[in-house]
Amino acid sequence: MSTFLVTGGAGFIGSNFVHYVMESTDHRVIVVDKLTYAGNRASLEALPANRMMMIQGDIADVGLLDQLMPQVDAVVHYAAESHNDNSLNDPWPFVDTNILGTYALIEAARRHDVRFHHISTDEVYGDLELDCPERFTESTPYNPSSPYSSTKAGSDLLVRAWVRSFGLRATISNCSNNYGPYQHVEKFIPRQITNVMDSVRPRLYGEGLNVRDWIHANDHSSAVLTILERGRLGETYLIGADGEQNNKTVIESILEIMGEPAGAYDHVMDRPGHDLRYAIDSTKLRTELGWFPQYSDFHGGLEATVQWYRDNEPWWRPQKAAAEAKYQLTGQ
Ligand code: NAD
Ligand code: TDX
Repeated sequence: MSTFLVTGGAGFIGSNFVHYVMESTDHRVIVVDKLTYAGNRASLEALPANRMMMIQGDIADVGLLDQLMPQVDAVVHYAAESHNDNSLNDPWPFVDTNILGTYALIEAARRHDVRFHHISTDEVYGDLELDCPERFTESTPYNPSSPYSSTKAGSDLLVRAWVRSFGLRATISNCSNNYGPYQHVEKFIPRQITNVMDSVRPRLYGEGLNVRDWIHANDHSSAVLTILERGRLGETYLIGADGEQNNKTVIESILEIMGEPAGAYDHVMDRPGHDLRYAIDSTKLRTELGWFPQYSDFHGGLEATVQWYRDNEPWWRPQKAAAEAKYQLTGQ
C-alpha cells in the first residue's frame, strides 16, 4: 500500500484519478488543490475518509510541501491552469502555476527524494496535418502553439532536466484530450452538452474540422497507475486510445444523443493559433508496460457523459454562467 500526493485532485482528471485509485487499489491519497475556479470539492465527495484527505493549498507553498513530502511515497502532479482559451486572454496564471508551481514541486521532491510523476499533454508537440498517417511519438520534437501548451512544455523540460542533473526519480506522461465526468463546463464537450440542456445552440470554432484524439478519463487514470507501478524512471510515455474525431462530428453526435437536429449549432470565431490535429501513437506504453484502453467506443462513452451531466446538474450549474460570461468577451 502506498500514499500518493495528488496535486490538482479536485480538478477534472485529478478527481477521476482519485476515484479510480479508491475503487481499484488500497492506496491512500492526499490531495493538494488550490481550488481555483476549476477546482471543485464536490468532485471528491463520498470518498472513504480513512484513505483520502483533501488540503486546500498551492503547489508553490514550500512550507506545505516540506510538511507533506515525508508522508508520501509518490507525487502525481495534475495541478495546472488547463484551458487554452483562458491562456489567450491572460497567460500569467499559466506561467505561474504550470512553470513556477512545477519548479517548487520538483525541488521539494528532490529535497525529500520522493518519486514524481508529471502529467502533461500531447499539445507540447504542436499539431499535425489533417488526413495524414503521422502521429505523435515520444521522439516528436516539442513545438507548442499556445501560452497553455508552451507552459506545459516548459514544465516537462524542467522535469527532464531534474532527472538528468539531480537524479530526480521521475516519469512523464503526455496524454490526448480527455472526456468523462467532472469536466469543467468551459471545455468543449461539457460546454455543448450543458448548452443544449439550457436550450442554447452549441458553438463550433471556425469550420470545426480540427481533430482531437479523445480518451476516457478512466483510461488516462489506468495508464498513470500503470506508469507509477511499472514505468521506467526517467522515461516519457504517450497515452492515447485511438479516438480521433473532428469537432463537427463530436457536436453532431452530442446533438443526436440529446435528440436535437444534426445542424442545430452555430459556427463562431475560430481560436487564434488553433491547433489543427492531435494524434497519439501509444505503442511504447502498450508494448513496454502492457497497458490497453478499456473505453474504445467513443459514442457509447459520450452517451454516458451526456447522462452524467443530466444527472449531476447541481455539480456544474454554479460554474455555468461565469464560464459563458468569459466566452462573451470574445464572441465565442
Ligand atoms: P482542471 O483545470 O480541470 O483542473 C486543474 C486543477 O488544478 C484544479 O482543481 C485547480 O484548482 C488546481 N490548481 C490550479 N492551480 C493550482 C495551484 N497553483 N496549486 C494547487 N492546485 C492548483 O484540469 P484538467 O483538465 O483536470 O487537467 C489536469 C492535468 O492534466 C493538467 O496538468 C493538464 O495539463 C493535463 N492534461 C489535461 C488533458 C485534458 O484533456 N483535460 C489532457 C492531457 C493532459
Ligand atoms: O466552445 C467550443 N467550441 C469549439 O469548437 C470550445 C470550448 C472548444 N472548441 C474546440 C477547440 C478544440 O479544437 O474544441 C476542441 C477542444 O477544445 P477544448 O475542450 O478547449 O480542448 P483543447 O484546447 O483541445 O485542450 C484540451 O486537451 C488537451 C485540454 O483543455 C487541455 O488541458 C489538454 O492539454
